[in-house]
Amino acid sequence: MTLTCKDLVTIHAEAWERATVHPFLTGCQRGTITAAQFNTWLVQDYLFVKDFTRMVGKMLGAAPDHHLDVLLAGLMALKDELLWFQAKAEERGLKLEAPRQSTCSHYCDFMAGLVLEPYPVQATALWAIEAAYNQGWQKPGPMPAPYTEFADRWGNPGFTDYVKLLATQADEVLTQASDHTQALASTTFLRIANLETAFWQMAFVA
Ligand code: HMH
Repeated sequence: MTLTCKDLVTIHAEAWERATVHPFLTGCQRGTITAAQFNTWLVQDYLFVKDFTRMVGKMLGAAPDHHLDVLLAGLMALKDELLWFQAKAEERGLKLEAPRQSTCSHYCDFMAGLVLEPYPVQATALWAIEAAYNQGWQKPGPMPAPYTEFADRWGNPGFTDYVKLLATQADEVLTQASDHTQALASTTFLRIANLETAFWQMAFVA
């Protein structure tokens, strides 16, 4: 069996569609999202990105030598992203020391557990997590202010190239992995798609 990132999007097409096309994103595009809903997402996503950064940090310990450069570039971008979140929260008068909502907690626990999985599963997960935002923020088309910079952060061409590099790295190790590891990568992808959908939904249940 050979499996690639592209195959995963095909196999789990419906779950991926739900993860990347959501009323939260169309609400930003149409201006119908409320400030409270947007701020809920913003604070929870900051809490998510802190733990996502830890996940990528742990991947350095498992990655082959020639994957380090892309992972380190990713970590540099995450350093900038965490500071950017802090600036956005400050502009909006938001406290970032909020408790995690349960969906955010589940996602963070899931990411912390990935260190126990084979590296091809971790590489697939990293690509899927970044691809979800890259596609999700691009799909609605141009975003009006004040959401333009949010859409640009994950939808810009440089980020799209980074996501392609992550797919190349994941594909390389995934196609060489055992059937068992490939099956694990597939369930991991589906889990991420479902967590992404639930994460958008959080803004509406707070
Ligand atoms: C929930 N998924 C979530 N937040 C993010 N910032 C990303 C993916 C992409 O980094």
